[in-house]
Amino acid sequence: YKHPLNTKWTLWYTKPAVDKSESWSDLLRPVTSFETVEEFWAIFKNIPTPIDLPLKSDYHVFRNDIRPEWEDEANSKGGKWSFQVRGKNNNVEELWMRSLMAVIGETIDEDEYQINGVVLSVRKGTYKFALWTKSEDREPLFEIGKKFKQVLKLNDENQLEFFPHSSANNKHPQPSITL
Ligand code: M7G
Repeated sequence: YKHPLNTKWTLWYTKPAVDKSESWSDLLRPVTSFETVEEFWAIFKNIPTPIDLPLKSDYHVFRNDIRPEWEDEANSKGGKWSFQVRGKNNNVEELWMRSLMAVIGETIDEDEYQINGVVLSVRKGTYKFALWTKSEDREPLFEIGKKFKQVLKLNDENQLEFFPHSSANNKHPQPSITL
């Protein structure tokens, strides 16, 4: 017997560009899908953990057939709750596992599927965690943000910021909500 998840999930990977000719769509690939707790563990035991990933790579775990892109219909009216972990003495692996389990276990989402996916981005001097939501409605967002903060065990000094995808192409996107 396997323990089914509420929906299917797909793991995607963005590999770092080696030169500027490679576009976003050349770099983003689906890796594998899973629908049970057991399949989830089998996959995540065997792939590189965040600290072994190269700079400028991303992991994305998205529901059903939603692509981890602003352009996907499910994402286009939404945005992301974002949190950055800077420096070296961090517990990125634990935070990533906690985020994943909260998302696939649906402990952050209340009734509807507001959460489309979760992303980990490895950047210079920082790891970025983002929870992608399907809407910008403030009420469900506050609830999701509060729970995400608990999952990440953040205190009042650690800010969670919401960025609508509609501003993703701005040079200096500003968060529409901070928690
Ligand atoms: P990022 O990873 O969101 O930001 O996007 P960061 O590297 O500053 O942390 C980096 C670049 O990847 C963007 O400037 C886009 O060129 C491309 N990119 C990222 N995302 C999530 C998308 C997307 O959803 N759609 C498209 N078309 N490009 C994207």
